[in-house]
Amino acid sequence: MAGKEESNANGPESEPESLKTLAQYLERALDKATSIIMMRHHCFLYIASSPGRAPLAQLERRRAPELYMELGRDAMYRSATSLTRRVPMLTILGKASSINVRKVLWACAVLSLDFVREDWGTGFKSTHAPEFLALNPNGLVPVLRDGDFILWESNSIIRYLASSYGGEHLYPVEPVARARVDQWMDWQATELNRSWSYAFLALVRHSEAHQSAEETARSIASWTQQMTILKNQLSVTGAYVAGPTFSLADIPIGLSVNRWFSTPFDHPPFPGVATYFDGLGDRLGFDEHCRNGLP
Ligand SMILES: N[C@@H](CCC(=O)N[C@@H](CS)C(=O)NCC(=O)O)C(=O)O
Repeated sequence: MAGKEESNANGPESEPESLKTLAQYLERALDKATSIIMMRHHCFLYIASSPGRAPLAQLERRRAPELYMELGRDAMYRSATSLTRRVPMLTILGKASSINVRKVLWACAVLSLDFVREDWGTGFKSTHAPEFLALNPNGLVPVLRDGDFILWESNSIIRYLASSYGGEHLYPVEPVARARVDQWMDWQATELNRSWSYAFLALVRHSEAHQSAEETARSIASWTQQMTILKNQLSVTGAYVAGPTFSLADIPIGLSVNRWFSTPFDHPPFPGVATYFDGLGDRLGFDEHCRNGLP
């Protein structure tokens, strides 16, 4: 009874006040997002107009107005959701050179999430140590710790981060749009990943156990076949892998395309894939975690 009185006393009176505060916060967030868009717009215009530079052509190629809209939308989400989302306590376990760890690092950059990272994996602390196996029985990186919650499997981790921390624009709630993103993420983790395995170990890692020229050629053929599926999909969307806007699926797919271009063999010309990859360069974290010189 006392509790009820208390809630009556606080409820109706404090509600308009907190709504007002929220509205003020949101207004400020939108102002911030608008300034980011405008700043970016002015930077583009400045660069495009400076003598001897060719980015105007580059911008045209990248459908500049749509790009502004997209980057603006991302900035808006980041600002608005930072007001209401839980404060994460993220630790990423895994060396920064691993392609699967890089998915998580890049997702954190795109979502503007802070984290602490610990070096685990070949060359660092062993993932077969009992304390690591207690977190991930597969003995593989990455592992995410968010408070008491432990999660492994890179694609599951980035889905969790997007769902928990304001990434709805990257990982939509609407079932059809979400399924499309999931489809390409699952395809990356299974079909595409499997196809490159032998060739990558032979040509990049120079693994002694992977020196069969025949097996390498077979793996390259299979990898090329999978990349043809990606090439065709990009020509359908004309933009990103799951549709017209950047989504969570572009993180694993972008890193896979980086691996494709970084592995030394005669690549068939896939200009649409190269243009797609270049276009990802506008995303936060791309230079640091995707096209960073590592395969
Ligand atoms: N399916 C897992 C694969 C993870 C995986 O293969 N991780 C590699 C690095 S990319 C690993 O932990 N290798 C053992 C090591 O580095 O000690 C995921 O996507 O998270």
